[in-house]
Amino acid sequence: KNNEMTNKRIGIIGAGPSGLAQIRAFEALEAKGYAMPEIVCFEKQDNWGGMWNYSWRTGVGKYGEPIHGSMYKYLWSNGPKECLEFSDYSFDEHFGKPISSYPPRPVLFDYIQGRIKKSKAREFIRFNTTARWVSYDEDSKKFTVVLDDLKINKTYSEEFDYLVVASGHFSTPNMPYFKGIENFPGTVMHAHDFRGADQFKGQNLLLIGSSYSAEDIGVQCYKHGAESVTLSYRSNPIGVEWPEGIKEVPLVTHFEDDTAFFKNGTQEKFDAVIMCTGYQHKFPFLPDEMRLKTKNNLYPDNLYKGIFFNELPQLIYLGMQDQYYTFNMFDAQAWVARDYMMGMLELPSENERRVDMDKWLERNDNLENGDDEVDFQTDYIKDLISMSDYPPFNLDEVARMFKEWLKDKEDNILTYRDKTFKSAVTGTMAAEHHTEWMDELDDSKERYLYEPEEEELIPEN
Ligand code: FAD
Ligand code: NA7
Repeated sequence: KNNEMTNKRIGIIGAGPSGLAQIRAFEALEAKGYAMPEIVCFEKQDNWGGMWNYSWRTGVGKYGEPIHGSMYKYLWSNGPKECLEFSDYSFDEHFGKPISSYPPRPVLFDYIQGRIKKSKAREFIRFNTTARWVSYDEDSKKFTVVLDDLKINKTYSEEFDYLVVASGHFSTPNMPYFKGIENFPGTVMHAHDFRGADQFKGQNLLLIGSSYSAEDIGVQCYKHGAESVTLSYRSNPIGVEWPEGIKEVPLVTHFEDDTAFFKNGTQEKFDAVIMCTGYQHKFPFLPDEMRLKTKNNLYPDNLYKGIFFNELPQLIYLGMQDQYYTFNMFDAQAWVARDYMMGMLELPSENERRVDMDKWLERNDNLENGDDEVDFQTDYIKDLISMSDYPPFNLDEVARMFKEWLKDKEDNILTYRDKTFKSAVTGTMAAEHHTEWMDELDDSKERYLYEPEEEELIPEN
């Protein structure tokens, strides 16, 4: 079917969950008997998985490229796995048995790889290859992508009819300056370079920021033996009930040596400062007129359906939103993007697209709390699913689980990961993990999937 597509070329930048979703989307159509266009995916790391492909490195990599990874040891899913489950590849199918709702990073990495390991996805990916620069020719209607083969230190370029940018947006730190920090004697780092709590045992830590990174790194350092954790917020505190040893204070005004001063007039000495101040959407390979310019939010402006760059819809962005939903949202986007690239979905005019985006943007501006945000992203995904044949799943149920998760965190930030949820894809109830999260210091897949004998379990106190 659709033979004129076979001479189209599709370039994908990044083989993280978003780029892999795009490859999977084409493979799903091929399985239905459609002819595939030519697909080439460029990945600067030596393996797929994006953020989930853990790197011990910080700064620059083996070939001098900025390290992409921001993930760290002992990272456990910060939302229920039932909220990110692929609707075409369930956890049951992958693990063959129920697992708990909050698996550690290596387990989720294993899951992401499961469905594509069974296909020929790897053949489409050129690893150790950085996209260096992109240009677009109005006459030929083609993109030229300049690439660096890092291993052999060679630059070359290729042409594409469509370009999918799936390079992620939690990699380039937003690093603010606070007066006097240059004289702080201890470690000063951004969350991007945090690789685990071990080095902070026994220390008094200051974390600046009040979102996911501050919350998770703070709790992890507490769990793994930091002396104290202080979170400093700019706009709003996270506001949960913290255990003794973690507290929230207003923003730092300045530092004097190892002492931080806060807006409420208090001061305190610290051993280390971790900036959990978020990331920049950074596309050093894109010229100004093709670059998505946005802060981290649920509806970046100028992307029709959150995907198509409005002035040039052949330029496709995946996963650029702030994320409640992750893997299943990237899938829903990739399926819609695929249908457009295959000529199976026509887009309305540029003006009509503008009107549609404005409608979403206005709603986004009026969201008041976490529940509203969950509903917003749920409706966004429903809209995408109505446009393509990504297997529908019970999104209202997933939204309900997200809201329960928000409440669980408020109730107890240390135990919310012990809760279990029911899959909206298979109806399977998650298993309870053999060890409570606060007692589980080993995040390996082997330990996680291990089924201990009764007497090996840590007794509840
Ligand atoms: P990424 O995973 O960032 O992948 C982008 C890929 O593009 C990378 O492989 C990168 O090397 C490649 N790339 C970038 N630039 C170039 C270039 N110029 N040339 C070639 N390749 C390039 N989500 C959850 O669902 N649950 C969690 O618990 C969770 N925890 C998180 C914790 C942290 C610390 C962070 C940072 C994120 C977390 N996330 C979590 C969100 C996470 O970003 C998504 O799950 C997912 O990884 C996003 O996929 P992506 O493919 O869009 O981007
Ligand atoms: P987020 O969610 O983008 O949050 C960034 C946080 O940093 C947020 O609390 C901001 O406060 C704060 N921030 C930003 N700039 C400053 C300055 N200058 N001073 C003080 N505080 C600042 O990023 P995260 O890293 O937490 O999460 C990103 C992903 O990583 C997420 O998907 C997780 O799953 C893991 P604000 O509220 O804007 O005042």
